[in-house]
Amino acid sequence: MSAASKRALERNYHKNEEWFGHFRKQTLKGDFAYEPGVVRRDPSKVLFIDGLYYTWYSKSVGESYGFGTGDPDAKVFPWDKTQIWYASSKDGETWKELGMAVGEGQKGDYDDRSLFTPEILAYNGKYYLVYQTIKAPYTNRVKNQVGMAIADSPHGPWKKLDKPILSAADNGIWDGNEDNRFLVKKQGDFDSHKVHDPTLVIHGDKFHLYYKGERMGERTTAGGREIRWGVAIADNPQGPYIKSESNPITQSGHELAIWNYRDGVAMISCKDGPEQGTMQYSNDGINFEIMSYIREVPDAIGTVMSLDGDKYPGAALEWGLSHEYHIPEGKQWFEGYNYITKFTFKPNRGSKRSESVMVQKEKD
Ligand code: AAL
Repeated sequence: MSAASKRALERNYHKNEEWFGHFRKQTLKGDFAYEPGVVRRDPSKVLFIDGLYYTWYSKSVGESYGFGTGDPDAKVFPWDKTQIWYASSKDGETWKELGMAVGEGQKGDYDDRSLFTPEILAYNGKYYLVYQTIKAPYTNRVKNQVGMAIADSPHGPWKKLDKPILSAADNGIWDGNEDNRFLVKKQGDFDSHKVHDPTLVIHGDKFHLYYKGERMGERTTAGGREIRWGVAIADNPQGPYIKSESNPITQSGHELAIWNYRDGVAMISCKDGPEQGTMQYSNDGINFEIMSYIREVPDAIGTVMSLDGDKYPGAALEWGLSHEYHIPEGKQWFEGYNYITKFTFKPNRGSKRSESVMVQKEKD
């Protein structure tokens, strides 16, 4: 038997047929149609409240110039100088922007430069927004944190917590004073530089705050960026969140969508690392197993929490929001503008048939 055939038997590939599927993308109407000069990106999961769909996202205006302009005020990236805005829709296709939900803090606050990449949790009559924060100046070596704001209604008013709920591990050492994130004396933990893309999931009686870690002196791995995720766990939605000793809990995933599936937690990752493009499942929300490989996972996807996500593994992804880049001709990626798009996900057809074919082959 060939190595591949042995591996297929050992890993029992066909057992997870229902986890395989494919994405399609489409543009949106109303305020989510591409608008020149405006960035709308990183949409949260979609909540269905009183007959309307709602999402929260990062919004900014104007050009981005990258690092090294010499002007500390110049917008660095599309997600620099952003605030959290929100929008609603009757049908998920035509969206109406409703205004700003949470804006940057006062000068000197931990979030005085940018707030971005939000996620939302509705729990016990309250809404919890979590998002990344940057304190000025925005340099290569700046350490991002995670903030939280709480409201009684999706329309706010939002009250920010005084302090970040999650910070980067403080155990790496920069080499010299040059603003170069690759020069280190010691790398530190997988999240020694940044904590990003927070997502809140309730698991049992605990609150799991999943996040992407970036490491000081980041290296490449499997031909891509060294990016892994961690989880921090709390007894109450507002924390304190304690990082799990099992971190990192993934080996990949620039952006992850994470959702409750039956008694456990499911996730799908896009970009970076050897397990990019996989759907994974965990009973305890910490130890994830690869269930399937998915082609072309859209960027920054958010699921729709109002669907019956327990019907089958990809049900929570039946549709949701994501973003695309519009890059003006002759410009670099960071000079582009993002706009929010919709995706749909469908299980692959014929999965039952291929399962029976494999079982038959093994018997032969
Ligand atoms: C995204 C996310 C975070 C990063 C940047 C904006 O893909 O991982 O949000 O900070 O890129």
